[in-house]
Amino acid sequence: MDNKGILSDEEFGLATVLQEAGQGHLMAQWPMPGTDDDLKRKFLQQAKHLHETSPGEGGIIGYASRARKLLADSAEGVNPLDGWSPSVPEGVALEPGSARYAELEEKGGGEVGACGFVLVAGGLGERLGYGDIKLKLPTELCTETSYLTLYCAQIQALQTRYGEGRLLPLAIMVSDDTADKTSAELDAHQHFGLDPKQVTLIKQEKVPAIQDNDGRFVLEDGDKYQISTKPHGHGDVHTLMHRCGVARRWREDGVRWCVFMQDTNGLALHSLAAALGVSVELELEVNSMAIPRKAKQAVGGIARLTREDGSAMTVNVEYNQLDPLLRGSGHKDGDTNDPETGFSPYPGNINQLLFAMGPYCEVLEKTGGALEEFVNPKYADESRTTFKKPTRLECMMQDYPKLLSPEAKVGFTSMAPWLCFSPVKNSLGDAQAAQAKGTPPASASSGEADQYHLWAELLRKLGCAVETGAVQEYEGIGVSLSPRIVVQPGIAVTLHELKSVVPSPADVKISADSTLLVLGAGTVVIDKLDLDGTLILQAAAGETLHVKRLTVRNSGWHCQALTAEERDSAAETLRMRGYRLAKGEQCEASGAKVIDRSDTVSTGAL
Ligand code: UGB
Repeated sequence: MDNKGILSDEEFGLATVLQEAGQGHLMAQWPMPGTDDDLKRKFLQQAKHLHETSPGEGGIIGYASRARKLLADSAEGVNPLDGWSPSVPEGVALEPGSARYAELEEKGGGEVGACGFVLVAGGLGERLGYGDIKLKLPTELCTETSYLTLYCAQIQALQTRYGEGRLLPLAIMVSDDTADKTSAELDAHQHFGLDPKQVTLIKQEKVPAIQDNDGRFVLEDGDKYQISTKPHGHGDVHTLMHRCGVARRWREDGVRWCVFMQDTNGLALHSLAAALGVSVELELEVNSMAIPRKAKQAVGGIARLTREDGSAMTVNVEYNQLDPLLRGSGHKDGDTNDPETGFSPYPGNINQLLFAMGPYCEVLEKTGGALEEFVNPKYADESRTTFKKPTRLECMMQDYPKLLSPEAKVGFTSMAPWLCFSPVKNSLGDAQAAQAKGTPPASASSGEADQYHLWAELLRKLGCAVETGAVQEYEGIGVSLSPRIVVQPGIAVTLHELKSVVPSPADVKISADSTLLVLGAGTVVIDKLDLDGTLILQAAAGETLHVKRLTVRNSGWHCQALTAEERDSAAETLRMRGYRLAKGEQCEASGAKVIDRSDTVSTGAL
């Protein structure tokens, strides 16, 4: 190499690694020594970093070689699941409000205090097109609580109730795209009440972007000394839990369950206790929380896969692979709904996973946590030789069961989506398209509607009379944003906890157009309430606010569609909803007190 004379031994070694990885083209056009020498060294330092942090074996040499194999298979149309036959796996379907649900919630409640939480938040959310980290998105407009605030408050509340003095740890997987903003947000809000030592940030590294079937890496546009990189997928979380020693430390600290969750699923933790009850009862090493899945919905299907040689596994089949797998194994209609239920027979994966900590640590020690990778190039034409844009290898956290033996106890807990799953993933256009297909829009507006719906529905399950609000269209997406009910985690997270807020549910009546906020970390008890308007109840830790009797009538708060003018100047978080919340009349009560009013109250502080 012409430039050998200017490189140190280490740098020359790196250049050789790149050659061996089939990446000589990246240096082929380098000018003669004396020109850009510092930039060449910077380039080699990046290559060193990529070599050292590359997931899987063999650094970038291994990465490029796996890419060539996967790209060859993809070009030939090889189905990675060829030879496997899917069937519906064993699992438990839960109905909140049933005796069985209460039994499992009680059984799992004892284990909540032994949980560690892993939040995968390295994704930029390209489908959503939001300018900031998704963890900062407001879950709803009444309190404007962000996803990060909500998760931390829920963990804190569960810790207070079930932790018996232990801190429940939280690991957040970030990437170069999200690391700085996530840690700045935690710092700016004093870790949202969590002890900084219970929060660990683990950072996933990006991998080289690939331009062709020969696995050749790509340079950044306009920078011939910078390799273009892309995210490797949420599956990196297991390698990082191992490499950073988090899993081992948690196990030593007495953590018995590892709970994985996504960045914008505000409903993730309400059914945790019940799902843990299932893990305990069935002794599950891996328990995937699941929902009844609509055919073609962009969530994977959980299936038992078996092969003639006797191998078997229960694993998620990603949504783009389920249809070909079904067609290739004798189900000629592919991914379709069962006409009897109106749902796909395969439970929908929501990437909310509960792992038993002991077996998880053992598997990580044995395998390092590296998961099977896949590639998903968008080909420019039928020849499948050129790509529309560079691709990369990826991996998914829910593929973890592929590391386990066929005997491993892997199962699922399925429940209605209103209780466990409503992520915010889609831009307005994509959300409209999803809704037109009959699948949930996964928009900012549906995420908000489902936050309110959760509490309305839980109160109904307990026996309260909560009216149902009408569906309205905002930016072409139909959502029901009323009644707006928010119960903060400090008051209740689970159905069981909510019971003590409304001990006489038959005496609680909430009209369709109402807003009820129950805030704080104290005790709120509502014996008898007739609400038509907006009511805010707030009790700080140690305080008890007891509503013995209260009738409220005021004009309340309302969601209003943004006018064309407002849309231009509105915050991005409102534009992506298509409406704003107009806060009109309200009635409030806070602090330790008893409220017993025989008259009808309208506005102001009680
Ligand atoms: N994420 C990372 O932390 N790092 C990455 O490199 C990429 C993502 P997406 P996806 O819930 O509807 C998943 O992009 O991958 C984080 C399941 O595979 O939102 O398309 C990211 O920050 C699918 O089976 O989702 O699909 C976010 O928190 C189904 O469950 C999380 O990973 C689907 O989610 C998910 O990333 C769904």
